[in-house]
Amino acid sequence: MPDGDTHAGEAKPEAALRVGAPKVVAGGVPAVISTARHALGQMGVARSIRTLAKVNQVGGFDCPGCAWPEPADRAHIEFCENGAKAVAEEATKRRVGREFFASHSVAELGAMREHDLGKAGRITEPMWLAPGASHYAPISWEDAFRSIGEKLRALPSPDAAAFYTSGRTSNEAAFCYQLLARSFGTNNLPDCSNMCHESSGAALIETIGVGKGSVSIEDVEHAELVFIVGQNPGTNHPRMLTALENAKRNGARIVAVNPLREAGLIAFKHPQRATDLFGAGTDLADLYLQIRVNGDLALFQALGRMLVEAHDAGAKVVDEEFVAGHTEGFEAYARHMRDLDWDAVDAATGLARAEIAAAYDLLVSHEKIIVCWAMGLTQHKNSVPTIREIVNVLLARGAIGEPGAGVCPVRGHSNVQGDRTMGIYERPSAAFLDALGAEFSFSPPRAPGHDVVDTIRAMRDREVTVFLAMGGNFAAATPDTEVTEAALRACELTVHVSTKLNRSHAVTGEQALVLPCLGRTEVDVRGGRPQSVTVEDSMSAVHMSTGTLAPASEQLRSEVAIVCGIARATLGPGSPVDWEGLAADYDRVRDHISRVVPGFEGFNERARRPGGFVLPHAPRDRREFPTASGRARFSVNELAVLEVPDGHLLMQTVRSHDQYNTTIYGQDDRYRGVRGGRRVVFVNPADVASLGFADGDTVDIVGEHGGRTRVARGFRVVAYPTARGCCATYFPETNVLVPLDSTAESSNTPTSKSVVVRLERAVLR
Ligand SMILES: Nc1nc2c(c(=O)[nH]1)N[C@H]1C(S)=C(S)[C@@H](COP(=O)(O)OP(=O)(O)OC[C@H]3O[C@@H](n4cnc5c(=O)[nH]c(N)nc54)[C@H](O)[C@@H]3O)O[C@H]1N2
Ligand SMILES: Nc1nc2c(c(=O)[nH]1)N[C@H]1C(S)=C(S)[C@@H](COP(=O)(O)OP(=O)(O)OC[C@H]3O[C@@H](n4cnc5c(=O)[nH]c(N)nc54)[C@H](O)[C@@H]3O)O[C@H]1N2
Ligand SMILES: [Mo]
Repeated sequence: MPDGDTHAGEAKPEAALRVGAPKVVAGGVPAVISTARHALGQMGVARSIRTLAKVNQVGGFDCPGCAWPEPADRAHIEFCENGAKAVAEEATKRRVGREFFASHSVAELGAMREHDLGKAGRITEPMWLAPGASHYAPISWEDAFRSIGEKLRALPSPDAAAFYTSGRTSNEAAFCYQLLARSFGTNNLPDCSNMCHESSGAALIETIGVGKGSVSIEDVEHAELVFIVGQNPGTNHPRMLTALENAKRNGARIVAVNPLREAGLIAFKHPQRATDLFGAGTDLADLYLQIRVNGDLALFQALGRMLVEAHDAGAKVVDEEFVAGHTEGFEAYARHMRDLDWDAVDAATGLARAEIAAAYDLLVSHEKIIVCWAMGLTQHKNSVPTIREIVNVLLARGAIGEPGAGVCPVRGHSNVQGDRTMGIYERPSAAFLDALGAEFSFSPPRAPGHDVVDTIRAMRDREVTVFLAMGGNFAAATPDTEVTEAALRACELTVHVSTKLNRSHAVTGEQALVLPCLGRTEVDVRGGRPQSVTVEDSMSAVHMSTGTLAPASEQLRSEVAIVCGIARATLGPGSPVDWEGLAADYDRVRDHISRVVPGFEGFNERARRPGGFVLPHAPRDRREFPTASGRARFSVNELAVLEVPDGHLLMQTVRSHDQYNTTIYGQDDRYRGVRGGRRVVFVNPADVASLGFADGDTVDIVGEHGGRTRVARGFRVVAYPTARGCCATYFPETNVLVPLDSTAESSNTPTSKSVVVRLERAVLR
């Protein structure tokens, strides 16, 4: 295996790779065709129709795709092309049984592409990799639980275990899982959020007192001005395009801020509306700012500077009543803005002053303003200050806690927000621990635990030696692939509760367990009755999800049942928690939640109402800001322009249209014109030329950080409309280049969207 490469066999240019022109409209007929191809390929005709009819319907299951909410008046078809792919991936008829494991060694699994591991099918029974064994072998559930319990109890300290969560886990499973970790004695609860919207939570808690978004879908549809910053909804939140289309019909203007020209931000043809399919579609962005990667802090400071200047000159652009009545720190902010260095703004944003002025004109000519954002903002060193800066501008305009206005961090995984609400957090509040301890009569640990990055360090340093994962693909999703994989291999035991195979099952500790669970689409019978779970979407709405399909195998257990099984085997009969009772009836789990987590009073009754209920949010509901002072806070943030040495590019890592994080549905990225391969690097045509390359060349991508050189080999250069000085590649292929020690200030999120790299002509072997 060459240095820096982790996936052997992928280093050569891909023979089937074809590159055409990027698209300028999302949805339309190609989306219909793609939906059908993915659904039918995995589920067949009858199962496709039966299954997709239940997605996001009252009495059906929540789409396992993204966290975008359902509108109050649901359409008969309330799923998108990529939701259908997510459902098909889970509801596939393909199976990975014991024969598959007998004929594929762990080393062979490790050499397979992520795409092929996933496409092999659903895992059907618990599997164990014994110390020194080359293959996984079947194991009974009770033996699996016992061996986990024995390993955990033998640890020198509870803090030598880590309990990872990915964001598809239901509220009920998440609540039980954090209770297991804390009953065992640790707050080591890293989760995918640490790599995702952690920066949003950190910035919002500091500034408005609540770490969640403040708008509803109706707000988006009735906003006058919507900024979409660092987000690609056409691929990652396709149903958001329907809300944006409605907003446009109501007269809204849209500003897109993105280094790439993304089809889904330019125009949309609703794939489930015949009049749209054959018409021109709806234009979305009125203003498209093709900003340099990591230029957003500078952009929002420039807007702030212009607001303050106009305010100083007597223009009515600042909402003085709101600022005086509900906020603090405006004067210090205004002073800082008056000193803004415009040269730094030019260098950081790469935008023309006229473009910034156009955004400013829209900002001051509308009152109902929403800013939406996702990973383009959260995965940089200065992510938290950048989001605080957005809050500054909204506060100055009085655009929060009013209909049609506010902050809208658009979450990723379908229940990532709910998992955090349920206590999946390495730094829980004292109030949460007090309530948890009182409910279950025990003393939860108080010391903060490890997040994702610190868990990797702790495994590397042999301080954490048992790693459990409730879903996800830790080996592939995390930064610095070589370091992370070595850290996982240094463990004594790795355990994955999963629906499908992935890279993490091949990168194991001395012993490993793969525990197959029910997915959201499947019927979950416990205690003789079908059970439902709940999820919380990106806009704090909580509702039920009930599976309808027969389970992929009779041996599957629900995530709740698996957690309770591990807990019984680990904590023994002395545990004050009735684990068996919880696993037999999720209403009991919800009753506990209703007494521990604020906002969940009457949980069982309210969750059963059609559409569920919305959690309280003081800034949104009452324009109250639960910060220490009771006021929303303006902040002062330093503008430091990221230095990119000559001959280098600032690389961001994005999702293609055919993937769900590390699950690769297919090899195409239709909107960006790429087919049949993923090892591409998108570079501005002028940069391609000035660096001495041509479109179609094969290069290695080289990163240097902290005295280490990291290389990802064999990428095709694609001359592409991205901002100057930047490039883009797909994750997880380039996670090998993301340094473990490069993280966001105060949120510790890996800086997957700003990696300094250079391109080297590949030496083809
Ligand atoms: N189909 C599908 N749906 C998904 C997912 C998936 O993989 N597939 N993943 C889910 C998850 S977990 C998440 S978190 C979300 C992710 O949703 P997104 O955040 O939309 O996902 P990314 O592909 O990371 O896209 C980041 C966008 O930000 C832009 N960008 C990058 N750097 C910068 C910058 O410095 N400034 C600005 N202004 N823009 C920048 C990129 O060009 C890109 O358009 O989607 C969720 N939904
Ligand atoms: N370079 C780079 N790295 C990134 C990002 C980036 O933009 N760039 N994005 C980051 C982000 S935003 C995120 S959220 C993380 C994602 O990190 P993870 O959440 O860890 O990764 P996923 O790929 O979403 O996990 C997929 C696996 O989950 C399992 N699974 C699917 N459904 C279920 C279920 O119902 N139950 C259980 N138990 N398991 C299930 C399957 O085995 C599947 O293989 O990656 C992060 N990594
Ligand atoms: Mo995410």
